[in-house]
Amino acid sequence: MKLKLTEQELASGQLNPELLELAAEQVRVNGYIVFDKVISEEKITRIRQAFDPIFDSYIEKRGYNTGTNRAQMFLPFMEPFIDNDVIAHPITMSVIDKVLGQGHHCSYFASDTPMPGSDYQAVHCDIMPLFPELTVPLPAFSLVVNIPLVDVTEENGPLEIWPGGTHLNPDNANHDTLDGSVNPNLHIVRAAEGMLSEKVFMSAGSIVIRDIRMWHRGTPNRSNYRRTNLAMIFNRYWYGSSSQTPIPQETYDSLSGKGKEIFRGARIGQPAAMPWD
Ligand SMILES: O=C(O)CCC(=O)C(=O)O
Repeated sequence: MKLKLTEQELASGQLNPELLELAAEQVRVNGYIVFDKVISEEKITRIRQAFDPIFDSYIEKRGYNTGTNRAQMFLPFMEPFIDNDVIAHPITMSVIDKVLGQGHHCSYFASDTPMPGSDYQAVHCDIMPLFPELTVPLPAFSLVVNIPLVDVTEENGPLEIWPGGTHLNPDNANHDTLDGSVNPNLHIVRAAEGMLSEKVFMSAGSIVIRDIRMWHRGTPNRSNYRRTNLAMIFNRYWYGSSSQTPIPQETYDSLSGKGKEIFRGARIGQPAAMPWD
């Protein structure tokens, strides 16, 4: 479901209790929610202008790593990427608080970029089973936040998702491969062919909150410009390794209260790293 927030909701950074419950319910049951165009065009443009040359250098040094003409790249923990609207927007935080409970933390600060000429990825979920022997589903414990830096259309390689319950399969059915071969408990790629999917069309600066287990794939970018999504992972307080993100002490000190809380496990006091470091 895609929600268009009112000026008042955007200005206050608060959803009324029913809307908040609806958003949390969509994440729990349907696997995701999109808030359209939350971050201002001016901020997103600044972020994109800073992102593009770093990404170009990264590709030059390291090459593509998630398929033809597409790459995952960690973000340096510095402005303009660490704007509070990106890392800890109050509306994003209110939904995550509700789904994961207080004390969750961010363990991943990165991006996904299909360039022109990219291809389909295999359908996948982004996490291995927590308990490989478990034949029952688990409640949400890990969520991905995506923020597109451009308007996402049919042409430029939208994220394609399989909502409606693929995140609620038995835990041992999570992930398309186990030990390098097809997961014997569920053939995700084959099953997805006969199941309903959606392409996530949205404006630059939208905020997607999705269960990390929900099946998805990148699709071909047939435009002439990159389609970047910023990507962060939030975990329940007891789950997941601490973020490996290095954060200079003064940068950490400058974060909002919530920003400090969610990055409390990062490598605080270390110089910011460029993605090729
Ligand atoms: O943003 C995208 O195109 C999806 C990327 C993705 O799911 C991945 O690389 O694992």
